[in-house]
Amino acid sequence: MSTSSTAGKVIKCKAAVLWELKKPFSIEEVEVAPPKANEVRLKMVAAGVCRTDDHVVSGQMTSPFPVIVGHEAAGIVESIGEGVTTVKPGDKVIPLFLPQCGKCAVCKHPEANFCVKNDLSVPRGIMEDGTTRFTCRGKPVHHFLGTSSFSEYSVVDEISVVKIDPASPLEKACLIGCGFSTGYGSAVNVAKVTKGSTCAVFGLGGVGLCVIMGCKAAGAARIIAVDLNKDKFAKAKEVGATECINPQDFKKPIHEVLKEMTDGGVDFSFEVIGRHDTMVAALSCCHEAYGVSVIIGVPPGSQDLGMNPMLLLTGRTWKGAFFGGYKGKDSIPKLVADFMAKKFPLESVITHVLPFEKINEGFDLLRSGKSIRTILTF
Ligand code: COD
Ligand code: ZN
Ligand code: ZN
Repeated sequence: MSTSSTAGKVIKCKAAVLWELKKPFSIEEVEVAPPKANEVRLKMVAAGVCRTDDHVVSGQMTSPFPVIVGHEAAGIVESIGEGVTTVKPGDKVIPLFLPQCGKCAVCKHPEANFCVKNDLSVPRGIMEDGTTRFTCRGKPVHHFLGTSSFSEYSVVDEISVVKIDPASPLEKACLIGCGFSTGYGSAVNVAKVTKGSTCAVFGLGGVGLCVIMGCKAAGAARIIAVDLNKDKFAKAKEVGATECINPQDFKKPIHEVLKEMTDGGVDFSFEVIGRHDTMVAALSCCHEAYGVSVIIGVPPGSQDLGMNPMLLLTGRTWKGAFFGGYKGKDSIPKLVADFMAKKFPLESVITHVLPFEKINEGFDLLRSGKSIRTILTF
């Protein structure tokens, strides 16, 4: 099926294997089997360090071990299995942590993106046929979200990969595989921010900054950024925030402050932290009659969230989505084209670039809050 010299053969390469919970990544030699029917083998070029990968290390997200995580990446197709038609060897691609099978009720729905073939609700870490394409020291190693990008080579289903512009710089475009699209899409696609509107963004990490970029691109007139760490404000302003506030600077609860600042409440609010209290604060700060609030953060544990239903009965809308509500196969090529046309400053969230072998350093930077986004290059 392919012209490359490695096609059809097992590839031995380096990968970052997690053998156990709460342990560092171990750079190992792994064997990557050739792609079976409807599968694609990729050579990774760049991969971002995302909080969700760390959630597997910490156990906040359950996944079978041993595992190769990583889900925000870009690479080049090395070879394809039988029946693959949408990509070919040599294509620049982005793997999709949310697949788009194109056939299920979700894929057929015009507004939804949580394809039934996703491996996010209950991660199983295996390919469609129940096996894995990775082995290390004689043991099978699990996949993660159908992507496993912390490996020099990876095998993904055709429904979990999309071709992008051959001119795109992969060490930046990889962010479109998760963090960027999650934030930006939450504004333009999930909330559907309108021209001249007022927005509030809670949490100014990499994803929150991309929400701000989305609000700005949609023409919001006021974008109020909220964070406990005032060191985050300069960057927020750089990407489009018009005001920045720290809840600790006020006696009143932050939703009251925001309602006063905006004559009764913002049009759109976003929770990009992953905390129950800020989810309710974000909902409460949007206008009681027409405000729309979007949850992006995933809270630790699975406790119920206490909230007063009156908050919704008056007319607010409360929404949530993964991956900014985007269908990957349809939307990623367009987002890459918009990036190439300089419609948003994607690279402003990249603070560190490290060789793949320094992956543990990349995660230390994430855990200490010193990085916004770290890109690992292969
Ligand atoms: N009030 C205000 N700001 C706060 C508070 C608070 N109580 N607590 C923390 N913050 C600030 C921090 O100072 C920090 O600046 C920011 O909130 C959070 O930033 P990061 O860097 O931790 O987070 P991001 O932007 O990298 O990611 C945030 C998410 C909420 C998106 C992420 O943690 C998450 O939950 N991701 C899962 C969602 C998802 O789509 N998953 C699928 C694939 S990733
Ligand atoms: Zn992610
Ligand atoms: Zn589907």
